[in-house]
Amino acid sequence: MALALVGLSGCSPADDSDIKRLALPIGSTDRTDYVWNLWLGAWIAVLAVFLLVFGLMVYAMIRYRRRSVDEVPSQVRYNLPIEALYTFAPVVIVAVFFFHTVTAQNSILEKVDNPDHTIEVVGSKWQWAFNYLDEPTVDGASVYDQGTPADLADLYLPVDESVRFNLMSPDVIHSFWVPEFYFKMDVVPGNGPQENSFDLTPTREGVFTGRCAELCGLYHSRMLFKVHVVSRAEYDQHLQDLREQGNIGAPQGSVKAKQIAGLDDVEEEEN
Ligand SMILES: [Cu+2]
Repeated sequence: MALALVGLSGCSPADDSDIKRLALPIGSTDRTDYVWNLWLGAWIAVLAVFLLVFGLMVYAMIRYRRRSVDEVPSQVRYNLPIEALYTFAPVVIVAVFFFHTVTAQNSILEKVDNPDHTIEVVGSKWQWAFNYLDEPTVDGASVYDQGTPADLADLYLPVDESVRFNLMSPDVIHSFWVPEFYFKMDVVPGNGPQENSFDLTPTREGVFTGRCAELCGLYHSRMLFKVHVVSRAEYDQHLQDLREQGNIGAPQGSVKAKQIAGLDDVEEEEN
């Protein structure tokens, strides 16, 4: 336990080294620390259990080894205290993991009172559309970004400002995933309680690749998008550019998403 603590306490999610981040990408939102602590704590617990179990095994092998040809070491069977320990210890381990997972999850999913921005994420076969709902144009309609599998969708977010994401799908279940956010959530079709939503505040400028994390059909693997976390000025400029390009409205699915070379030749059972 002490060894694991000393060995892992030098790790940080902001470190440049992949090993010191324990293979996670560099965290980029106000929610990533919760996942980081869960991840680090899990590694410490796993190492502690590993050292304890293997330590006891090696100790038993040496201490209770067969010392002579004639003498068989004492055999233990149906030992109630030991069998109770076998059952109890894993239950305790699972309970501790469960407790920390639920507390981290509650913090990650906590909603802010008044998010600075609201973005509707529409995942459809097989691309994304992002409707910037609270940035109305003159006639009250929002602007949007939309991609095709050949031309990935862009999602712009201003750094250090809170965003609410509302996840919608017109067809099948997709999953919105940005590895640098340490977060993914299912995009479930239909209106009502199954409509998922989450809040976060990006804390680091950069361009990240987003993915669909739910096998949703033939071109699932091409359901990628780019997340640009930029300054507020750049964000406003991007929305202005969308207005000028005529990207006005809130598309509920990517119409262009089916324009993939070769897709016309493929029979689609679902449609
Ligand atoms: Cu998908």
